[in-house]
Amino acid sequence: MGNIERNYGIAKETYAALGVDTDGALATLKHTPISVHCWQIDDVTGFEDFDAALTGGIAATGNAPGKPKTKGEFIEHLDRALNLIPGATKLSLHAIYLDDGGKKVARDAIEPSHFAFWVDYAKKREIGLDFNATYFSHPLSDSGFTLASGDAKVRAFWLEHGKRCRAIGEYFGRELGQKCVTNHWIIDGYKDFTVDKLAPRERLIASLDELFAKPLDSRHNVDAVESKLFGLGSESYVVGSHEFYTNYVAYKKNCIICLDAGHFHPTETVSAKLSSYLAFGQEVLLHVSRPVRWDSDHVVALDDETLAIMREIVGCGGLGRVYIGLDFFDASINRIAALAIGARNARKALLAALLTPFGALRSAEEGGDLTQRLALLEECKTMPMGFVWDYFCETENKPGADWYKGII
Ligand code: RNT
Ligand code: ZN
Repeated sequence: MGNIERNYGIAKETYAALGVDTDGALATLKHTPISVHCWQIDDVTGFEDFDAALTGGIAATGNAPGKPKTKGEFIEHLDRALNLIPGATKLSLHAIYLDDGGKKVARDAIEPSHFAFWVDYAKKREIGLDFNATYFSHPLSDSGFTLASGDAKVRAFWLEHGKRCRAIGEYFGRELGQKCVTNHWIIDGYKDFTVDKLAPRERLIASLDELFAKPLDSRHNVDAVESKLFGLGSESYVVGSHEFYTNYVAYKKNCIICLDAGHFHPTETVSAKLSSYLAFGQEVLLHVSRPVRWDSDHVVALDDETLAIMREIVGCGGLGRVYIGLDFFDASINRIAALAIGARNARKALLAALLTPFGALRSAEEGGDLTQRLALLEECKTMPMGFVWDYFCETENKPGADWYKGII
């Protein structure tokens, strides 16, 4: 027996003493998809133009060498990252990662055929696909407004883009037999004191109503709307705020909320919010990220909030109703490694959640023994999760703790 198996045996016994079934946890871990975003690989540049500037109030800071300069290079880097990520994986694409066959295709003219190569890629890798409309890095978003713009022509352009993205999402889902989550995040907002906060929100409601008017097969596609507190250049007012979209999804029921861990006030957490959506039977898309002082999109760490998010999902019975997606982009370190680190950490946090002795914790809480609840929660922190993780990587045929040696 190798070290990894022996260690797993020890961990299994240790967890069993707390009533935790490690084999069961690993089976769930393996089959719970994490949607790995493609845009960490190239600082959100995409395939429309390899020299394109990232606009829309988001920024990939850093100057690490090795950013891909061609589609081929991009895919090679992506492959290398995915080879390091154990467990069921989906790839989250943005509309700018299209195959335009060498001829410019306008955003309001994209079609499933421009993304057929991704379907082939996903089939080959046996992964699912998610999708994101790209309402930024474009001359028609330079005003700072898209779906909520006061200019009917601008609104119409982005509406057409969004509708086509939904059709592409549905195509992904149908082709792959796995539901695609199509996310819509818009940049709309003002830098400074805003007098009329209402009219843009009314326009956004009308736009979203039209965007989602056509029902799609819910087995293939679900749409999400992503709220945000502020962006660079929209510090004072964001049309699609948390309250706005929370009300939109509750009233209209034609899409679900996307909660990005970086899109709230610094002491406000997604982990604290999740149960409120689940209590109303809603589904939620997550953008797991790491905001350092602001919406900085640092690589996801195995930190308290990521652990807390996963524990909420598992503890609330939310697996299957919460779609776990990643969203970060750090250009200051090796981009392939960055994607692997963040994705592995998200999955490690999910493992920690699955190894939580909820039975014992619940009976302590329900029985009013809050001392035992705290004692147990703290003891959990030094349980041998690493042994279970190493075993998982091995059974998944993915590298263990020394994965980074081949990368840097
Ligand atoms: C921006 C949002 C959005 C983007 C991606 C690239 O603040 O988080 O999700 O990061 O669409
Ligand atoms: Zn996001």
